[in-house]
Amino acid sequence: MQKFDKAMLKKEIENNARKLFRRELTELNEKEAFHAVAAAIQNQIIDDWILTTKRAEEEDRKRVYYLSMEFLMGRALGNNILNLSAHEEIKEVIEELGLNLSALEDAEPDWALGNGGLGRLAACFLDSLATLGYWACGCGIRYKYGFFKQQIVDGYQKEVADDWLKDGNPFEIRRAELAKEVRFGGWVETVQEADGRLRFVHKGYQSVEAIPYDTPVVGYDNHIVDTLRVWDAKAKETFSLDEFDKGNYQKAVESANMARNIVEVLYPNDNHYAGKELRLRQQYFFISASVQTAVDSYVKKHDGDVKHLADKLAFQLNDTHPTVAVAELMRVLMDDYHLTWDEAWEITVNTCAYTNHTIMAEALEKWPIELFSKLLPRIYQIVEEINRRFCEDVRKKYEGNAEAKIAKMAIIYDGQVKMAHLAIIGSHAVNGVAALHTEILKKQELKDFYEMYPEKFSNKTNGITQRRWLLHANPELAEWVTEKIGDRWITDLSQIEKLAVYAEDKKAQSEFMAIKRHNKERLARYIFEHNGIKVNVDSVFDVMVKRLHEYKRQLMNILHVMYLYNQIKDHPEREFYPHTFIFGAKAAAGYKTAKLTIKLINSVAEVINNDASIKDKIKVVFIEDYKVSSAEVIIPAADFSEQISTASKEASGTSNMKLMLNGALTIGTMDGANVEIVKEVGVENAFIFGMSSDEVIELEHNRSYKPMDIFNNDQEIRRVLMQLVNGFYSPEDPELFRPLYDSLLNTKESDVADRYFILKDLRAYMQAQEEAVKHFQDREWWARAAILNTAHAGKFSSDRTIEEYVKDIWHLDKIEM
Ligand code: NTF
Repeated sequence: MQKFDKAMLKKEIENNARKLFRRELTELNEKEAFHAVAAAIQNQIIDDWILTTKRAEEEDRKRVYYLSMEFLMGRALGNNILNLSAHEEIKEVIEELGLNLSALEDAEPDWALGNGGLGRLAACFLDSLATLGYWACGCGIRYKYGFFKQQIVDGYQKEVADDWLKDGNPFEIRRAELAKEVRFGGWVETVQEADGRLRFVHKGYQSVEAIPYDTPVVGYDNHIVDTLRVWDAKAKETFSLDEFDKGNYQKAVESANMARNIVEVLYPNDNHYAGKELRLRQQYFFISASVQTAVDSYVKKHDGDVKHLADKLAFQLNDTHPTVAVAELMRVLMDDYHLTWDEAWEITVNTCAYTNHTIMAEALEKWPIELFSKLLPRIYQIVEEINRRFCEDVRKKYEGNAEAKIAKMAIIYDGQVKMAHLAIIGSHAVNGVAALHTEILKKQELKDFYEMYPEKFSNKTNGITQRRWLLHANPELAEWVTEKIGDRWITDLSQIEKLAVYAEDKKAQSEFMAIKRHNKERLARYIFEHNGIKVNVDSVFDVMVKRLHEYKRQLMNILHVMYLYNQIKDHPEREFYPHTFIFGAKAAAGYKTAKLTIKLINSVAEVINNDASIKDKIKVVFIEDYKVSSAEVIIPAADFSEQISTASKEASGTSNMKLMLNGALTIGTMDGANVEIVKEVGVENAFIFGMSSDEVIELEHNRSYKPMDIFNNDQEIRRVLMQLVNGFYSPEDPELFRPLYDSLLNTKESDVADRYFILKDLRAYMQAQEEAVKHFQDREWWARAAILNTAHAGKFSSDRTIEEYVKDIWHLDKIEM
């Protein structure tokens, strides 16, 4: 390898300042300087990026396409620098130029092309794929507006458009030469060929041009650079001159608007399906473009032979959102490459694999036939045929009760197209994202499919990349870990186990706690700057950061805070260890209960934070606009990790892993990956409470749960609930929080009271909290347990997850660089 040339990089950054802004570097503001530096970093990456593709092609490597509506990448600059070989030299150059790297990093907007766990998982996976040396392409949508920015106004969430591309993205490259046509609407005509075969011709459609933008995904210190490819949409012909001449301006711009609309905005729903036509349009748009380019580039490399495509190409469907890929691949293979149905089907099933990320019923994608067939007539035809053949198979297999099975398993039934069924039938592999979740899929949600295709099912417990979530987010702890055990953990997190021997070591304990304290100071400054609240860094930092959803039970957390406040007011003389409750959460724009929960948290904060009589024993902080870049500040500072979902509802969770790796202790239910976290770290080093998933499922079935009994029998809980409706936290509008009270207690006939068993688990939660606070005050015990949490987080690296996908599903070989 050529020695890195610092002088040249310096010159280049200075030149970029002139080229981009016609000014000297020293005269640029932070944002401009970010662009000058980012352009130079991109230049450092570019040769490796080109070389990676060249090598992979020479070696005829299999490539995985990770198909996902969401990639929650966060910021790129700092992470790219960190992953580049010669990152130390690059940092020196930046400093020698008089620039402040962290200020430059802050000038970059987050790439918020995702909602939460599912999108962030995709981002962690890309980092791992590149670092492990596999050839991968993440395919998604270049949303003009990413996930909305959250403002808190008078305690309420307000959504503000995220115009993240307005200053340009220095890391993207427009690949106009790879543009593809995507067709919507119209009808299909059948033509009989001379050889008797039928040809299907799509007519009367509207065309949209899909244009890819590629951004590099830099592997850690290995010269491998993979690609995130996001698609932009353009009308095929911006102006229909004919229409324009006729004076019908409206119609002339219609197709341009249609194209623009497709990529306009990310749907802000997490674990919830909206059923909008535009959403299906988005799905087919990026899938059709991605599938076409993937097949094209394979065929180009393999002399027109499409028959062995499944050996060289894998499509991973990130939830059901990209499931039209199954039918689109069939279409391309049959209509464009003239394969027979059976040939195309074998290739399709061997190429596609599906990951399920939720069992929440409201997240299941089902499209009305009417809408689906009108928008995608050829695709619908193919789905119909897949369904017809599947039902035939079911009839053969289950002679006695075939119709009952078909009612439950068909792709098309009751006027709807069920995407999960298509994904399972069209894939050779189906996986859940944590052991418990996969078991629930096999035994309950997908029981019939598991019975029919047991060989397809497996578990792939989620993971997170330690490069972003420890090395980048918590540099001081990262350095400490390296000092103790060497730096191999950066690319092999199982190494971190070696830290366990330091758990009892007094010196190591105090170093670890000092680092935690520095991170708490950093977060305290952030909170002061953003919220104007002074928090005590010796208090417990109790952190709950994730999307706002009823099943995640932020409401349970704040009810507990309300209870503690009552205790302190009633017994001011009692000892109470200072406690800071930190929340970060966005609610989907149309999710009323979630938004009201945010308002409640802020109202409780307002009352408690301003009550001088409690002497700062409790502070409640709601951090506005929680996102990847703020997570990087919050997570390293956490003492408690709140993972309190109703058991069985959280497929995995990933903030639980990030917090554990950074030495926080879990207060949680036996749900999702918490189960595996507890197994790794020991139940004695976490605070586990509440109903098990079996108990929850049982109680849901027998419908015997009566939250009103708890309200009637537990006076302290009753008092807290009454404070939701007596104006205690909303004197100007005592009825404000009535809907939350109702959701817990009131059965409006058909509705279920306390669907997520908050009151059922509340006492147990309060006790777990009390235990945790007691242990927190035993500083030696805590330091030991915190170190053990970090030490036992090795399993939760996305590198481990990716290796499992590679071994069981994708069968990739590494690129030799
Ligand atoms: C989410 N699912 C789950 O709710 C999380 O538990 C899990 O950690 C992540 O996926 C990643 O696997 C979704 O966002 C969706 F879309 F499936 F609802």
